[in-house]
Amino acid sequence: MAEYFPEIQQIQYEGPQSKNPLAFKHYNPEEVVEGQTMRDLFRFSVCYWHTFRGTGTDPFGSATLVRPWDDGSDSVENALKRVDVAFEFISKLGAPFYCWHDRDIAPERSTLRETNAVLDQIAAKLKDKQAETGIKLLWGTANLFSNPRFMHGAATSCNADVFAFAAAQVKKAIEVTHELGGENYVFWGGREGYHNLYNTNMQRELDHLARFMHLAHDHAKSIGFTGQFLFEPKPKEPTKHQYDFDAATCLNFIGRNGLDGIVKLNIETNHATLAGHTMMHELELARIHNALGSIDANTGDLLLGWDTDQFPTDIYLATQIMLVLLEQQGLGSGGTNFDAKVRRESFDPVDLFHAHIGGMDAFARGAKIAAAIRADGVLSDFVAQRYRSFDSGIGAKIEDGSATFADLEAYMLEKGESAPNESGRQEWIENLINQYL
Ligand code: XUL
Ligand code: CO
Repeated sequence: MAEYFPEIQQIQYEGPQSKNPLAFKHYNPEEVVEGQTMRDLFRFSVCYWHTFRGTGTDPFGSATLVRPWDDGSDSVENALKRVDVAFEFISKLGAPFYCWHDRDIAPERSTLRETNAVLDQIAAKLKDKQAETGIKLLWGTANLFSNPRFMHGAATSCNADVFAFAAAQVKKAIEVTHELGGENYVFWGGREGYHNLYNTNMQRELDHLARFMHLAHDHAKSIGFTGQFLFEPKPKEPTKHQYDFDAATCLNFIGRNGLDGIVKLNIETNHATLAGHTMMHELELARIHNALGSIDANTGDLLLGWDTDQFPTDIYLATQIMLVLLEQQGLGSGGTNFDAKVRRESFDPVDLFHAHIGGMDAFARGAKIAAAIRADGVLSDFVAQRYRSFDSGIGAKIEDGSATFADLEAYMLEKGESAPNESGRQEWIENLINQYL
């Protein structure tokens, strides 16, 4: 069988002293962190769209990532060959999972029936390769944004036929995800949003989006797909106002529309920062709502205001992410999917390896640092101490609901003034975290 990365051997863990650029320095799949192997803790996933379909185009320039194996056509042969490329890459990297949009793996044809037939053909090969390599599908999703039919959105389009097309496409994508043993199904808003309220009925669009998710869930149940549904927040791009703006907006949508427990969140770093939040904020908000399902690992650029989808190498960022993930003992059926792309100037196939190795190592370091911080209890002890006034007395009565406004007034009239405040010690805590890096 043809080899597409002949110069690359299986990537091994060689430890922090290794100088080999094609080895892990920190990601050791067998190493245990807080009771889980790194393999199970991260559940790393390679995304099909950036890694095997990325071409390096930008608004000013054409493709730079011209791959020797890809003839650039939308033929079935090309798509089938790409499956071999993908599984060779993921196997050599040693990632246990991958993810796709339907249109990443299989080209679109002029009718839905023909498109579905091609998708089945590719899915059959993916299934064989999964069985052969042991690589599993973390999640599937449908591309409801590239085709011009989705110019006004998909589930939130003003055109009912477009809603119907999107429904048919998602029905099929869920079925293929199920057939391939996928553990989750993702909804990212794509063009679900709007540019101008002058021509938009926001109420109807939001109701249609909720209807769409319920229909997806009903269909999943009917075919026995028990994977987790995930909603992926993003504030803008391609539309100005995306309906899935951030974790808070998505949680509100889920709660208001009876989707609690049915849909959790897939949180992406670059989307968090575009929304004006830190990744840690988004993760913690999802976690405390029991809705942190999975993450899209990447990073943006502080100086650029768009979704640059770079590979994450920042140890502070990885540590903050891992502080939250360790608090909920990992991601359950979710995983750490590299929704990240190499820069268009990094056009050699080997750059794809460097990128993923760096991301996996950054997360592994972050996990080790976060585990050390947690083992010493420095943050948890400080936070517990900071809120101790709610552990007994009037604070406990506030929390257990037994204190009324009248009780609180009586308490304060008697006392005259509140107890003095204590320093938040932010600078000291930031210094303390630095001691672990
Ligand atoms: C877009 C994005 C998507 C989703 C899947 O910014 O993140 O690739 O992850 O549709
Ligand atoms: Co994403």
